[in-house]
Amino acid sequence: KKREDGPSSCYLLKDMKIIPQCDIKLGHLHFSKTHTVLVDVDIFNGGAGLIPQDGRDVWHNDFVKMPYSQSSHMKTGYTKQNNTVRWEVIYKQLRSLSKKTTASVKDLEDAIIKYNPKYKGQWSFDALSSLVKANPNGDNYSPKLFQKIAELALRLPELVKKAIPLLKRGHTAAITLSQTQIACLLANAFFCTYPHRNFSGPKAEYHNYPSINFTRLFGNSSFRKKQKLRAIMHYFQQVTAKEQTGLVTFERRCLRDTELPNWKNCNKKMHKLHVASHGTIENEGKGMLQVDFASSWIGGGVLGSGLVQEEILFIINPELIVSRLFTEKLGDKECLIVTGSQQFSNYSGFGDTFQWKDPHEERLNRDQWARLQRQIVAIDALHFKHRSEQYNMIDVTRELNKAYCGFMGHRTHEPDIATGNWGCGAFNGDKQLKAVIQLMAAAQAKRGLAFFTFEDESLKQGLQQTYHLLVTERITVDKLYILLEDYCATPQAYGSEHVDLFELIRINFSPRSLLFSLWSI
Ligand code: AR6
Repeated sequence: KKREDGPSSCYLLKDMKIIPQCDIKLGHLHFSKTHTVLVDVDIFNGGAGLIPQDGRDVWHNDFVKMPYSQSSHMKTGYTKQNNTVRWEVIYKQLRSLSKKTTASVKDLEDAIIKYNPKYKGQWSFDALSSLVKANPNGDNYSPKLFQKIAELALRLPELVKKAIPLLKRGHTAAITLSQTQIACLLANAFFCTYPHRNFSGPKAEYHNYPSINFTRLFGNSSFRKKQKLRAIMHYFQQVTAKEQTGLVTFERRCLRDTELPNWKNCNKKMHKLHVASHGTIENEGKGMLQVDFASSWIGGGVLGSGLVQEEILFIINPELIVSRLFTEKLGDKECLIVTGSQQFSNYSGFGDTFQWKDPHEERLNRDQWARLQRQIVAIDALHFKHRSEQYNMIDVTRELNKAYCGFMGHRTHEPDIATGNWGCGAFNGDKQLKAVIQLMAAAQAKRGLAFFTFEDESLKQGLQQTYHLLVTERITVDKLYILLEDYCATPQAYGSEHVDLFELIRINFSPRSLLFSLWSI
């Protein structure tokens, strides 16, 4: 059953565990001290739909500071009425924009600058202008779109009444909200209404949070920006045309030291592995826990010019972008798990060749909490400026813990994991080392891996052979960890690549070398 091609004991894709088969019983939707639900759970559980949970605005460091808060005032640059509540200005601007028969990029810019006066002359909107010019009546932009996004943004006080807690460092906590609430929060990000979120630098209040206002997406026109904006505009076209009907959960998971495995003492054997050189995590990995090759600042350069795996994922599933509003920078033993986000776009290419392709037709079912059966886990690998920096056990252990944090399940029936060259593109990791680290973490978490090598045929073959050896020789995680210690200790010849890990595994664990070592004892 398992053998696919050649001498590997790898599994077929169809043998991997995916969500519909796992049939996790969730029970009623409920909130708790660590799970904030922004819709009324009684109404939802009674089958009467998604109604915003009542609540009140909280202007506090533990919560998202909302644009409509009465505590948010116009400050610098708004000379006439220094104490004007900022939402009054936002409301006036967006309301008059939404009433216009035609709204140009200049109108949008003027509105945004009215409540962000400090940035007059600094923020550029040329990328947005060039998209609109190229696409006056096209697929991604219709003449009434800005008005509709403005209308949606204005519904914020009615749609999100309960304060949104920040998912802070060191705390496991979750937020569940409706897709309509997310659309409204993102419409506000589009109109750059979030207070205190435009400054960066170490003294800024949100210096440890990713940016959320869309400012950077609108300027510095480039082919990349244009493609990103096409996807974003397409998202807003869809959500303003028809209300989405589901919920999405964002969970920050933070492991305590006592929950981390002692890797030297871990006698688990390899779990299932499927390796493919073709296919992507998001397509072929449907139904599995899909790994986001993340930045510790969730979403990475999605609102700037970054356009690799994480940014693409966020651009085709724009609901993920809202995580930037409330997720503090991830620490070493933390990850973010998102359940239920919707894919709106299809794409082709990668990086500079990325192109928005067409609308994605979502065919996934929903779980008992009305969440689409898509689960994404964001884990950030270490960024190595020089490849040689990664061969030390402190970093290897950090990566093992990070992968384990993302991979571990809470229940017995969890889906397998779809991953690939995590940390090995923009972050410069060694593909073989990272593959072995992920195999070890998955073994410890007792979950299978579907590994997509992204057209790297030789990695596919090497990984299949390595896995075959590890399985047939019953090699456990602790044995691999000890081997990695040797591997890291092996000096690297000046200017050359580090020792080939798959080769080292072959030399150490193949039956002939075991016999040899027994004989030499
Ligand atoms: N499916 C499978 N494999 C893929 C896919 C896909 N959809 N896309 C890319 N790959 P990279 P990193 C492979 O560079 O090194 C972002 O800015 C492909 O071989 O995105 O962890 C984040 O925000 C690619 O080279 O991940 C972080 O700041 C490799 O995966 C940073 O990049 C790595 O993809 C993370 O960089």
